[in-house]
Amino acid sequence: MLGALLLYHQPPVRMDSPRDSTTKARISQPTSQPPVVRSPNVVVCKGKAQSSSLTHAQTFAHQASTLESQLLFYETLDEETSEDAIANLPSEDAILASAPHVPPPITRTHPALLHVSLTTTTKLAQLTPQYKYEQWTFNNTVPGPFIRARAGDVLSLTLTNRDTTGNPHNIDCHAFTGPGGGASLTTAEENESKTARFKLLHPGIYLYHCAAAPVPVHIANGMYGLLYVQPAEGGELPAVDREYYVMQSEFYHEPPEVGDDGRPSGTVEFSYPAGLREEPSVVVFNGSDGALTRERPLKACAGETVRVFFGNAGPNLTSAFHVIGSNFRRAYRDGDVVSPPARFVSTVVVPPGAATIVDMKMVVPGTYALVDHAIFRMDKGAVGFLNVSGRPRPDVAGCEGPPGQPCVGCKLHA
Ligand SMILES: [Cu+2]
Repeated sequence: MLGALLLYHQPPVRMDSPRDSTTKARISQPTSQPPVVRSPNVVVCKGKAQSSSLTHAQTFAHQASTLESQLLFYETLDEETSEDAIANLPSEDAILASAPHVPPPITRTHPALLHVSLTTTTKLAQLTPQYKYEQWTFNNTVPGPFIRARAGDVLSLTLTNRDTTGNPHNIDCHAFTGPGGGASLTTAEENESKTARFKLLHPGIYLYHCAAAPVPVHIANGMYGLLYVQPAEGGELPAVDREYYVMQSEFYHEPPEVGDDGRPSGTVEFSYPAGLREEPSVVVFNGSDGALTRERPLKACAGETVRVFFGNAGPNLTSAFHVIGSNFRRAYRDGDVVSPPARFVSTVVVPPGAATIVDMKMVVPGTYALVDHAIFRMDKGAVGFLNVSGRPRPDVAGCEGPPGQPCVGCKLHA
């Protein structure tokens, strides 16, 4: 790619350096604004295509050589740790990111006492172009913030309940070890804060969600997010040019009420019967129909490597995650970042409660559609776009004469 082409409104992000736009908030300020990585505004295509710091062969050899030391390290993590040792850990505040963004990689090589603040709220969100819906949130976003930690860290989680409807809330995190995944230790009533501590005994990408009763309702209304526990002892994943956070989930609602004037309401209510039947009204990426299309398409430049942390909050459907026209050069199946990744996979299965990590190299510019390949769900909202800018590559994908327009205006090829 020649020259720096200013094509989109988002700055380049080299994932081994912190973003300029990150902010922090201390745990001692549970009512302050949540710490987030804000949406960048400009994308600049670099003069030279970026690639991972290791070739595939090098990556494989690297993983093989470090696997033993990683496993030895993880085997020791569940040994009893004294209060003094925990108190003496370096303390830091986690940088949280709102979807589709991801906090910068952790570069320290030692464990830390990592403070995370989550606050529960409710908000009336534009779920679909037609309907608004009251979502239950962590930090006022659906999905909740992306949290990044390192294996061996002790995560100090403060949950503050600002839900004015009186519902208790908590955190069940699949990275936490112990009964309930932390739910009983973190249950907070209205206007209450609870702080609990969890040692992260293993790396991986994990769902967290509310598990207050009735659990299906809290998940169905939007209370979930991802925690990435980075590998330690040299097992870090290869660097990529861009990282994104995508969460699939379903919403179940009743038909709109009809007013005295005969007009249907623009706001719909949760439907427990539809949830029981496992018949969602809406299936979306990042909390609403259009969150990754009209509002915030993902962006990259041709030649760049893109990593997607993909979670499926469900609560019912298994996803067949696929990016139309691309390929997962590395697929960390089931969120396993210790084993060597699968290679050149087209579609990954992600059940409810699970997450995965996939890496792509964007070779040909254009619009790529993220879908659940259970493809009728496209018409329930499960579509996202990854816009890739750059020089055309007819040697990879080309035709004689102008390309056709098979389906102008369709959801997949808009
Ligand atoms: Cu809840």
